[in-house]
Amino acid sequence: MKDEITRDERIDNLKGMGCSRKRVEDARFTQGKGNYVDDVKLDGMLFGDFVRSPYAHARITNIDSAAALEVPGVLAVLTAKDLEPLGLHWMPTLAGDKQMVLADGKVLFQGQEVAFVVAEDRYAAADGIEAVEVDYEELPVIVDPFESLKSDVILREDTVDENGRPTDGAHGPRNHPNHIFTWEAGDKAPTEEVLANAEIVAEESMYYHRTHPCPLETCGCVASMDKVNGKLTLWGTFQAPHAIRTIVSLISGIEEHNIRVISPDIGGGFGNKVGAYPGYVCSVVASIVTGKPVKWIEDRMDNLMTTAFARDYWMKGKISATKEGKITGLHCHVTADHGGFDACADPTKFPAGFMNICTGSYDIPTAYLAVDGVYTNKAPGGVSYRCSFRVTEAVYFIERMIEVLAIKLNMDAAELRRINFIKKEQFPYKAALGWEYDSGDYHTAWDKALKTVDYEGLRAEQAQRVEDFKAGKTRKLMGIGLSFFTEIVGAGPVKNCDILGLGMFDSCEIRIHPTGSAIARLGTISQGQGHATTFAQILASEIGLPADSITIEEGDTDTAPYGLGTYGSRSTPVAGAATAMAGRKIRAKAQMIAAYLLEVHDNDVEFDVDRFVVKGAPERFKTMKEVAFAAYNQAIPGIEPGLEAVSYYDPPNMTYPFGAYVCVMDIDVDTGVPDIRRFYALDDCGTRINPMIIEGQVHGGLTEALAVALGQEIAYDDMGNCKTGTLMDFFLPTAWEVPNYETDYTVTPSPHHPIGAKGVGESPHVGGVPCFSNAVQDAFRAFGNTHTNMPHDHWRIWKTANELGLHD
Ligand code: PCD
Repeated sequence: MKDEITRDERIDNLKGMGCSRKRVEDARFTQGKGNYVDDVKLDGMLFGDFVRSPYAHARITNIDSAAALEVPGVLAVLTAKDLEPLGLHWMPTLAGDKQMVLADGKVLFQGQEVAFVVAEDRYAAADGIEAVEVDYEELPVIVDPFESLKSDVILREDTVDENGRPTDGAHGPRNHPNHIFTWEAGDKAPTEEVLANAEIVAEESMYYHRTHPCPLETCGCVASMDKVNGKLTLWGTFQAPHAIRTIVSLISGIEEHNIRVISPDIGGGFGNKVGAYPGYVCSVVASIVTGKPVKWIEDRMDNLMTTAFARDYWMKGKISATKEGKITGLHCHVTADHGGFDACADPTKFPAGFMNICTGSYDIPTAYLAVDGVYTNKAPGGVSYRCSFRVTEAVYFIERMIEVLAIKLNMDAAELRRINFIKKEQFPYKAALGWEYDSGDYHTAWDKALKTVDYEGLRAEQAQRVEDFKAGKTRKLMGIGLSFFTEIVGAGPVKNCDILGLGMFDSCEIRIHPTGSAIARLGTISQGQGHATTFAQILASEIGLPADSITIEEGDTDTAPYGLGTYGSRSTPVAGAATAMAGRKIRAKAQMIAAYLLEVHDNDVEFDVDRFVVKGAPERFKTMKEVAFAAYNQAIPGIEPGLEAVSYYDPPNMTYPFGAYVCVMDIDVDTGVPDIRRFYALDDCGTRINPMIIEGQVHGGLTEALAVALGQEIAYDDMGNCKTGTLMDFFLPTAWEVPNYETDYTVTPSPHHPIGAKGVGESPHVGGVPCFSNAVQDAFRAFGNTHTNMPHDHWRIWKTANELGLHD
């Protein structure tokens, strides 16, 4: 048979790997036809909302719900006392701690959930909340983790014995009632020795401030208990729907097959929607109690003040080097403020996430890291806001330490990086703090970046600017921000990564329909990343059916295979790998069918784009579409009918995407206003599935990096009042602040991933934050600045200029 189209055209028709295929999900989003949790509207649905504590630390002496129950439309008011008989007044956190669902005798942070009012609609619930009378007895407030570790005030009475001594925590012994854990990596004594004998040592303390993922859509759920069938359905903004199903089963006692968790469309997650929140538990209980569906949706203040903060790391570093700039050792100590409960979302064995990637992209022979977790009177959380578990903290730390060391050495920071990068031939590279980096080519990426921006030219311009400034010719300084990052994504190998005992594999199940189209279901869940587009592309290339003929479905635990969900840029490294592997199983069976149809031996056919071809006789072939039909209508000896496959993929290692970023900024020293003139971002995420989606991911991640570096902050006053609980105070950048981003790439495939792909969604944030921050700091380098803390809002930048005497 003669082919009417060329091989290249056949490849194009698939819209497979490497194609900037338009996002299939956007048809509904751009027409307002998305289906978010608040769009779920059920007959007789009730609305639940929280009475929240105005105090950051107080004892509750009484809760009087009588007046609230008189409010028209209010049906019930739940307190810890109501939940206690069910054992649901506390719940386990992902970090091995436990957390009050509703205040049990005291509150530990402002905004804490005290009572749950269930009403016929949101307005009645709001009136009911106003009418609940709670008597508080104020207690001393601790917002500073260093104070906390010295204080006599015991925040968590449930974590001390009868003599007030701390009991052991989930991660070992605790040395103070307000201490949560100490976690160490690397070699302490050898590192200290290297530092003591080093030619050059640079030291710096830095605070990576508390912030918040703040997705456009807040968290929420609808719980619906069908008492007739004993089935609970829970719709919600869950980044890990299967894990939520297991947790709900474990804490409620409802058998897991009777629970169906559905993540509908999600309006951004960014880590905010990984954990389990009191609102979920209360909605489920309220639905069981009332026999009606119950909806709970956070408002913006609830979201910012109570769920899922990120960062809040006080980091102290020492880095040593030879006079020539070869780094010899790194020491890092972190005091981690976890708020009132340790509700960090990290793999169980990593209470400080992957902070031990803090040696960054550099070949550092000796290193040591210790992290102390501390309770304070702040909201719980500790999620990985657009970074794999604490990687943004790690990369910020090392990228600042490099700059500080460059100052100490009086050396160019780009050159210092270059001479310390892990070399291409050193991969797979075993880092001093334990990780094995899969692949990288840092020098090539760095050289490409510096060349593209004309780095030398920029430095010359900057030197001239300093001259002009000193001569009174300009009031604007110029900063060149550099960063080189290595991310660690794709948690993870089940051998060391689990959440609550659930191994962090992921899955894909494929069914090919007789007419040659398909559905694939995955254990992950898109929150805007475009999985329905990209996973179909992986499959198109693997099985030779057009991406347009493949439906991707995620987020319904009744239909999707078990998986650990989407966060930590794990979907591509783990579920993406499962997709390729399941596709290969399909292909293997299809090959046998094709061979049968072509009347040759299995080994005599080979796969080519969209068909199986007889080796040496390219005119004899069966297309995948034909094979699919045959799978359903031919009785093939020794082969079952149908064409389906499932893969549960346990990755052998993480993937290590990397990138080189440069930011050029002008800073007005009299107003403190930065003007980002140029932002260049080179990303290497291995094999690229959809370049357009990657570019979108980079734009989004950089914009969140800009936010965090230049203003976004969850701040508290001494009384524990959250000062940034609305979008008036919490900085979300708009088109006004966002510069034009130049994106670029190199391709260094992951050697262990079936298609060589690494994650990319978080990378731009991880690399972006230090890049923006370094640009601000670099502008003041010539005037004696070594380090100032983020966020670099106008006021703080102005203050830096002022402290350096630039306003005199
Ligand atoms: N890709 C491609 N290629 C490659 C890679 C990748 O294409 N090589 C693509 C994929 O497919 C998808 C994306 O891209 O679509 C992404 O991916 P990844 O990296 O894998 O990731 P995922 O897992 O999917 O996702 C996750 C991420 C995260 S993590 C975050 S934060 C964020 C990011 O994602 N989020 C979000 N991005 C985004 N976007 C949107 N739109 N939204 C959202 O929400 Mo975390 O941990 O949670 O914190």
